[in-house]
Amino acid sequence: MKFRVLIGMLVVGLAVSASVAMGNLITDGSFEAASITGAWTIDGGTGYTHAKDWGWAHDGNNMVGMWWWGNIYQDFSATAGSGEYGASIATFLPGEDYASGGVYGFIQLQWVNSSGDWLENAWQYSFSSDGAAGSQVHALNSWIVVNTPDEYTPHADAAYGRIIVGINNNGSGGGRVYYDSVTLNVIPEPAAVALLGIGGLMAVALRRKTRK
Ligand SMILES: [Ca+2]
Repeated sequence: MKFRVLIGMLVVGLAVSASVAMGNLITDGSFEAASITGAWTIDGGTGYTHAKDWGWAHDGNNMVGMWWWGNIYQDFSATAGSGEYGASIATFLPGEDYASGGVYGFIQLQWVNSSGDWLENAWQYSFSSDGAAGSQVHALNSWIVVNTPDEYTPHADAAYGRIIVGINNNGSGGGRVYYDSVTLNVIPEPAAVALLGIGGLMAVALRRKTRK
């Protein structure tokens, strides 16, 4: 009897854990590694810094900063048409040199096909001190965590996903943006959750059968 209760709890536990978001799919999303180039790809740009021990990282000791234009990105595995993805990124505009006058930070969640071709931006967000290029206005000298407003299912032709944080400008202005605490979570398909539940029930049935 006690054993059955235990199995029952296990099944419930499995179902619950499967219906909530899995752990962060981003490697070194907090930029704490000695070098960011192990996990992240630096894509062009004229200025970027791996800021270590500056005393104001969002988590841990390190973060990344960039100026003028450029971005870093990281790919993550995804299955076409399956699962729902959500992201969270900490952003910072430094008071002594903040993005303004046409310069803005941007974040994108993209789907890419097996040829490496961009398919679509599932989500994009931009921010600056003055609303440049339609960006959201962020306060200075304070970490502002940006969350996806929704969850996104991979494009029908997607082979993988890509998360990008960067800086852009419209040809004038200046300033910097910083990023830290990049997280990306996936909520499995309801079908996958149901399968896990069925698997658990089958395990219980099998166990009962073998005990008879
Ligand atoms: Ca950090």
